[in-house]
Amino acid sequence: MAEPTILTAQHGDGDRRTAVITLNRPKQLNALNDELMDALGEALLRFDADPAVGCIVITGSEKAFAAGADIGVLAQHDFISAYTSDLITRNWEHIRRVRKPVIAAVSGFALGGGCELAMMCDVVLATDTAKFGQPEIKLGIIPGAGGTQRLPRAVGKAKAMDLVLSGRLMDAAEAERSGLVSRIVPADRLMAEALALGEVICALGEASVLAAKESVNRSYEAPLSDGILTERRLFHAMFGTPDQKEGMEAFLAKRKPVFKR
Ligand code: DAK
Repeated sequence: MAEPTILTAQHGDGDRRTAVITLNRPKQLNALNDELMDALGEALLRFDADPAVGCIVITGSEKAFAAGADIGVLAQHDFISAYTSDLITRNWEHIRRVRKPVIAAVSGFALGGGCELAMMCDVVLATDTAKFGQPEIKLGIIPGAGGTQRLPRAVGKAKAMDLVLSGRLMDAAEAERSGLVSRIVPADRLMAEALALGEVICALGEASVLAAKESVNRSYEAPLSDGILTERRLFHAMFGTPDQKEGMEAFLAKRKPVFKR
C-alpha cells in the first residue's frame, strides 16, 4: 500500500488538544503534490471543525519542511494546461479558512511552496538548520502561492526582492532577524516547543484566541482605520464571553483562570 502523504496525531489531555499534521513524502523532501495538498486541506478543515482541537501544528521531516511543489508535476505543463487546469491551485487556500491558530514547525528546507505554506501559518517555529527561500526563478518561473505577496509583508520589499530575484536561500538566523520566523528553537526541541505553545493556546479562552487571530490577520488586508475598527468591535465582543468574566475574576482573586468550553 502507498505511504500516506500526511500523518496526523493529537496531543494533550485537557479539554482541547493540539493536532499535529506531519507532511510525509520524506524521500522527495516533502515535495507538495495534489494528493498531499488534498490530504492537508482535508485534515486542516476537519481539525478546525473539531471542538476537541484548539490548535494545529504543521511539520515535516528533519531534512525538509517542504522543498516546494513537485517539480516533476510542474514540468509536465505548458501555459494552456497550467491556465485552464488552474495548476495545483486546488486546496492551497484551505489553510486561510482555518480559524484556529496554525503553527509551522520547520526543520530543514522550506522552499518555494514550502516557504509559502509556512508563511500561511500563524506562528513559524524553526530549528537552526532551517533554510527558507523562493528559488522558483531558477526554474524559469516565479512564486505562485503568495510568495511575491506575503514575503515582502514579512521581511520587507528589499529583502524579498533579493530572495525572489536571486533564488538564494536564507538560514534560520536571517529569517528570524527579518521577521519571517517567530522563534528559533534547538533542533531536538522543535516538536516539544511547538506542542508547548499548542498547550498554552489550548488552555486559553477559545473565543479570544479566534478573535485575536482574526484581528491580527485583518491588519494584512485592511487599511489601518478599518483594522482598528475590527479590533475594537472584537474587543467589545469579548465582554460578552464567560472567558472575560473568568479571566478577570481569576486575576483579581489571584488564582489561575479556568477557561471552559
Ligand atoms: N519536487 C520534486 N522532487 C524534489 C523536490 C521538488 N520540489 N525537491 C527535492 N526533490 C527530490 C529530489 O529530486 C531528490 O529525488 P531523488 O533524486 O532522490 O529521486 C530528493 O528529493 C532529494 O533531493 P536532493 O538530492 O536534491 O537533495 P539535496 O540535499 O542535494 O538538495 C534541495 C536539497 C532542497 C536544495 C534540492 O532538492 C532543491 O533545490 N529542490 C528544489 C527546490 C525548489 O526549486 N523548489 C521550488 C519548486 S516550485 C501554487 C502553489 C505552489 C507553487 C506554485 C503555485 N499555486 C497555488 C498556484 C509552488 C511552486 C514551487 O514550489
